[in-house]
Amino acid sequence: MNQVEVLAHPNVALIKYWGKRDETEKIPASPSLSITLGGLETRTSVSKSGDDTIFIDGQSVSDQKISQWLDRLRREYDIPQLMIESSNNFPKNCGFASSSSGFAALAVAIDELCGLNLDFASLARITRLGSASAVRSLLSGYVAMNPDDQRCVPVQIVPPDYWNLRVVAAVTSTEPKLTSSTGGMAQTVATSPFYQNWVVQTEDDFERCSEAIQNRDFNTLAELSEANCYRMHALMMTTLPPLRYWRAGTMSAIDTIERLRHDGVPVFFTSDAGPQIKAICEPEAIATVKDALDDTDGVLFTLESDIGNAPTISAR
Ligand code: 2P0
Repeated sequence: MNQVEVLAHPNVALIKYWGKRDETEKIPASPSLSITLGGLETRTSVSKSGDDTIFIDGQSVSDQKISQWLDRLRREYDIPQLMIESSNNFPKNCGFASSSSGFAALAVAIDELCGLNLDFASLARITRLGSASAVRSLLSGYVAMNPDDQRCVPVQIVPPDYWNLRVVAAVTSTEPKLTSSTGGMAQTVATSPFYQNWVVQTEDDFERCSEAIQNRDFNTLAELSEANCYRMHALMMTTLPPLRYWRAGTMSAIDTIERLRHDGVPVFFTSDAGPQIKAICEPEAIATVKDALDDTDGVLFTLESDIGNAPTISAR
């Protein structure tokens, strides 16, 4: 086989992971729960080559995270030098979780190209060694990752068509973030006085959120997801030096979503390690939510998504 191309989707966590219990194996300290974003895509093609060469969105890059990951995998698996070409239909490195779709696509492509024949747990492990949140992008729909459950092999809670929620992502900046997630969460574990509380509370949020999804209980899901998101950002701000990923446009987008919900529109928000806001809504509300966010000061543009699928091998 000469070349493999994989299409994968990023995911957004409704119950978030921030902090590892094992840095070497990249095991999160707490469980997390996400939705896979079908409208956002990463396409990655991998072929054997004389040297490792990485192109992202058409630019030749030296990506330490990918290079160090390949070095680590080569200690355990027979993986040749590779030409990697990856492109996203959304902005990268600014809190959009491009590493989740990126590492999920790469892991699936390398397994296929190199004939590793990994079982799902081993595929999840090599994906996790790239980026822990990427493990959740290996499955479609509503996905759980629990460090106490077979060391983070992801589990689908329900498939995409069980609950047809929609997502509007509001982009407020495409500047690369100043602090990476990996570095930022290690700082949090070392310095935030609230870290242990966060871990305990998140375990509870995770159980209640899984139940809300199974019951298609929008109001409970909205309440739990926003509370968990606020707690993660509060935790980040109590880190030394403080991590503050939100900007003025982020706050304006949150104001818009609060106002919509006050007016009876079924929508809530979440936000990761960056200034973007993702609004999650019932399908009938999508046009209202998109129009309101497009009209919000500080929102550069919006992207729409449904609940998406697992990675697919799209070319050989
Ligand atoms: C999450 N994030 O659960 C949380 C919410 C960002 C905020 O997992 O060190 O890129 O490679 O595991 O997975 C982002 O962290 O970091 C992340 P590593 P990753 O989606």
